[in-house]
Amino acid sequence: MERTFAIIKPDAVERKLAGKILDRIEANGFNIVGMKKIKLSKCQAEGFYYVHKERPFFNDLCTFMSRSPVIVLCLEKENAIADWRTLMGATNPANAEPGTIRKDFAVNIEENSSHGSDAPETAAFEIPYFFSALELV
Ligand code: FUP
Repeated sequence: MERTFAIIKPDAVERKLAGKILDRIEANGFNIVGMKKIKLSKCQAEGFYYVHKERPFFNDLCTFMSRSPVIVLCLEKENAIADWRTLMGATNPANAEPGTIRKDFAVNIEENSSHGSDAPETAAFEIPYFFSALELV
């Protein structure tokens, strides 16, 4: 079994799409081992996305991620990291496969409804950024 970290981003929570996204997560065989709704501060968003701090979109991205609540998740299944990224689709919804979360729900490349760890090392940073061991069940 593998664990990955996911976010239902502000654009999706604002449009009340969280239930639809959670349904897809469970229908695709993921166990939700951690889940909470939180409002990120700008500083907390910057810490989460620090690998992108030199990128031109960094400030706008962190402003977006802190504008309203998100739902953070720890998901578990075999091959969870790759399978969750497949279910999300490409970063830019214009390039995402039909039937993916980003194709069906995202607004644009920035407001793209969901996040997923891209590698085991990333998941190992991202999961404990939001969850203590006691919160993963
Ligand atoms: P992903 O792993 O698919 O979330 O994509 P990246 O790690 O490359 O980018 C992280 C987030 O930065 C994306 F989800 C959205 C945002 N982003 C932009 O706003 N503009 C860009 O050109 C690229 C990414």
